[in-house]
Amino acid sequence: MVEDNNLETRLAEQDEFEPPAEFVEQANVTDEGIYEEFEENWPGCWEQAADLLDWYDDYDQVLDDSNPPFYEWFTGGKINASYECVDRHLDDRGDEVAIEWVGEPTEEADRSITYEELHREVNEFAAALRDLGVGEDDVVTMHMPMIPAHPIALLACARIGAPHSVVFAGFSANALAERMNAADSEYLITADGYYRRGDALDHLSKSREGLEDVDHDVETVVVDRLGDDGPGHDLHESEHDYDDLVAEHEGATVEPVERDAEDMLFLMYTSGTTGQPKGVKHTTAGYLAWTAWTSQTVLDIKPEDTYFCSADIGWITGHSYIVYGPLALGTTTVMYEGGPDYPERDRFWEIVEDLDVTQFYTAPTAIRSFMKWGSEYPGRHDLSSLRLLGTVGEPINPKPWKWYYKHIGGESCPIVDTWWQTETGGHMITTLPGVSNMKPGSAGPPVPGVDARVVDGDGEEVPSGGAGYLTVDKPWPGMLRTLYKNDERFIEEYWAEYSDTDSDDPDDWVYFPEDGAKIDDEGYITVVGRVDDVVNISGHRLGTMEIESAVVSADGVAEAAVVGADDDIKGEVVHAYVILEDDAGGEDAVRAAIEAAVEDKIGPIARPSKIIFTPELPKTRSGKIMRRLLEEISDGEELGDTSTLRNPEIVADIQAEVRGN
Ligand code: 6R9
Repeated sequence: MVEDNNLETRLAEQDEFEPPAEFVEQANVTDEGIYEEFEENWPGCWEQAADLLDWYDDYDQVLDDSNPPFYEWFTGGKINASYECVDRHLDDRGDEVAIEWVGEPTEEADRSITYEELHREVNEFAAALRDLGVGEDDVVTMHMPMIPAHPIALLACARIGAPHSVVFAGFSANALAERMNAADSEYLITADGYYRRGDALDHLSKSREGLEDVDHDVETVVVDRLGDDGPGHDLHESEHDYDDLVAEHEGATVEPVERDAEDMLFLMYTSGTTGQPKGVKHTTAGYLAWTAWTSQTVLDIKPEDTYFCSADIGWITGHSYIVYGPLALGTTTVMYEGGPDYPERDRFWEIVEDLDVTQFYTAPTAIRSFMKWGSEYPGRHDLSSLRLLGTVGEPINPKPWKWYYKHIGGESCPIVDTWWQTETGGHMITTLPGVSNMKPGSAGPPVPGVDARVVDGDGEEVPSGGAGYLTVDKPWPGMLRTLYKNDERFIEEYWAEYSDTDSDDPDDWVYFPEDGAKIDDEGYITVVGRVDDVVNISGHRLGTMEIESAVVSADGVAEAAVVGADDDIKGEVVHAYVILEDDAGGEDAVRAAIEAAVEDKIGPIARPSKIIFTPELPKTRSGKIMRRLLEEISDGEELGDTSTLRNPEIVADIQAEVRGN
């Protein structure tokens, strides 16, 4: 073990890593000139991304910036995302696997879907959706587990020009209803249930409960995932069995609809500062060009690869980097049902070994769990097929980075730490794996052509070594176009902070992602976390205000404040500080009511890990709850300025309560 200890010490001290030579030899991008080339030829550089796609009609203009911040990309072009991800690969790769689905229970469920098969099923389901009445531009909502019908449904919608709006299956009935109402969505695709950690879980009841609160009629498609293991629901009149629909349309083909470059491809609701989720709108060509180009440039995907991203399709990472980016490049993409620790804690490594996975992309929270479980689990498997590793979703500290590098990558895989958001569509800040050195803990430079900066409160760039706020000063093809039916809020949320909103000069418009960041002397950016009221739980973005309103709705709660607290595994967890109503039942009853309310309004992931009862909340003289202070208390940190508090005496009591909790 002496040798190993030396290795650990060396790794612990090393703060910069070169791309492994073996990787560089075969990498899609190796020339560091790409940065300058893109800068000099901006925005024309993005033709490189557009060239990865096949166009029905070529575009007239790369960027139309005449009406900032409503930028349009590849205008005049005609394209279909389903064609890009399926049809155009048939000649060369029809018999190759498009989707490797690894189901649970592990011994029986796997399915390899070739491009030929994917084409058939996407067509049949697209025909079925049309027959149900889905027309171009009708929003189709999905509330689906990780089963093959999920990506098939996305591509079927894309084929007929119906934007999809995916609601994470773990989200509650209430969250589903809220999103369906907001999008006027008259179609829902769901499933009877799914398997997780050995249990067959009912899902349809939750979707149905959501539909009760939808204020218009909805046609529902239900995938029968569980068969006889399922909850045994009989379908209602407005519910259609997926397998029956596909069988009824056996052999049907549907011409892909030629979509304008700027036609909506999908909506995705995400959390922001206020309670209402934001409907992020992505359009067809720019998004697809962005995800395809970054999949090639950053994830180094080649058609012959087997690429595994462990995200859920219910989040943006799954949209961009399980479905659209990889399939646009014609590669094999892996998706799995269940959890990383069932049947054993080596589930992912078994998948990597079985399928000869070449790239593995996951979240820091997962890596922290792997680290806690220990290196014996990856040690049981031959992981030598891996060529590249990636992380996304939250900052990663050097320690888990190095563990990942050593125990999963065998010190021969570059790691890309990719900073991006639902709103950006795809990667924005990361090293290029065949070009740049890696610095554990720091995402890296902006990707070529992206103008990300770190600025102070006045929008002035901070000197190297400085800290401040992240901004993106130029548009990019994968960017959100607006918030659905809410242009005003789009400007308010993302642009108002650093832009001259009266100007029609694009140079006066600056995108603000609401993250704090640092920059070093080589331009490497370390994104430290949100500066708004968003918590990042296991890489999942949730609004504290949304959670707070759920907490307040519980019986017995007079007032509450919700904050994110640091957590070793999850990154952040929810702490709820609660004032009881005078006639509330006991603390236990209220605690149970709060948990139920949060699960019901949002979902189990938002459940507070601590509920702290207090007679008062710390408030400023103007009556605002000082959430920053509560966060410091939760994290056991030294408290910042409390001089503006109206009730400073409460602080010590709350601290004592948290410690005892
Ligand atoms: C893709 C995704 C976005 C927020 C983002 C930031 C955090 C994502 C990160 C990261 C540090 C990284 N974030 N990647 N922070 N380093 N590599 O996660 O989208 O769910 O919209 O979350 O996640 O705070 O603003 P989304």
